Amino acid sequence: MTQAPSASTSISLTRYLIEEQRAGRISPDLRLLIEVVARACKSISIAVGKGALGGVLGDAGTGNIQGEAQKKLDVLSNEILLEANAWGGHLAGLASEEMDTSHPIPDVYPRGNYLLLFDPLDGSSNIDVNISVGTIFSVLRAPDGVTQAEDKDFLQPGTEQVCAGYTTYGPSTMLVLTIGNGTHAFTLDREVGSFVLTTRGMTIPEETKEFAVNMSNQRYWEPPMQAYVADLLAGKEGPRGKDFNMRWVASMVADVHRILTRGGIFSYPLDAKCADKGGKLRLMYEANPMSLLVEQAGGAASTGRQRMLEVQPTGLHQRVPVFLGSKREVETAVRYHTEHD
Ligand code: AHM
Ligand code: MG
Repeated sequence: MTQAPSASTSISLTRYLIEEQRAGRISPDLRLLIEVVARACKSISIAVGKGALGGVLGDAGTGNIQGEAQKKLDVLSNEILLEANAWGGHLAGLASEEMDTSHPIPDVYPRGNYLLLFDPLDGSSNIDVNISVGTIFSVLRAPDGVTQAEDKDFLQPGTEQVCAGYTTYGPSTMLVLTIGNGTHAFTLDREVGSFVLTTRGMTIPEETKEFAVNMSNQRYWEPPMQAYVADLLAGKEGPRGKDFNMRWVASMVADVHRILTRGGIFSYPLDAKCADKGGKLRLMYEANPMSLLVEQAGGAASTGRQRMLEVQPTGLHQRVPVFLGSKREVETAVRYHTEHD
């Protein structure tokens, strides 16, 4: 049985970050940035947790840059993250999945060297049905000499991320974080109000028998994806020689959290409905941070044809096909694509 961390032995997020700073792995400004994001996520967790009692369920009556209807909690979460991060002096700019262009730091505040990107509330179609949602974030360095970043300054490949993480608002609220030194999970102690380190060094098993995909898109997929999933479904009698199980929460944060915990492959491939956009999921706000977390846990992440973290972004809201999770399974999915091309 796993032992709950006792008050005397538990390591808070603050202590973890201070120890990483002392070890020279993060700067004081990056430590502050992560603390501020974590604090904002606690506020979002409280708003999400109130549900119908908070009066925040339902549509906001507005649309975002992606042409998607915004939920009240999408708008609120975006505001919480913007406000929390504007004044700290650690950023040269912010960008959000919910905003057309990057967000300047108000003139009244000092600037720093980092760029913060986030999807304030991922999986928001699940809010109104009380299923897990989450916040995803990514941190880059501002180019030399840039103190007020423009959109082009954010267009760096995922390998340049200095930190990535997500918070999942589920039965418990968890923060999963990497600063490039493994992927670690913290659980929110709601009584104390602080995140406590509960898994140091998450490790994704290399092999899996579990896949996550929206099967209702099957007829729209490209031929290599059709062939790959057909072989998964063929089970023991098919070329893969084993039965696979399927899970799909439709909240990327929850699906990736399961994969970081017990393995699996997550995919949102190219399909005929999203081909003109390049995919469904966003490179800068979703695919890159999740790919860094997965690689740091020993997994792999790809577009099906290229390592995700090496994609050179061309736009803030660029979309990509996504395959990530257990290393051998991602390699297999990629092989179907490369052999077909
Ligand atoms: P969102 O950022 O607007 O919530 O969209 C992203 C979400 C992911 O969390 C999830 O994997 C996917 O969209 C679900 O898509 P589908 O509705 O096709 O199941
Ligand atoms: Mg999203």
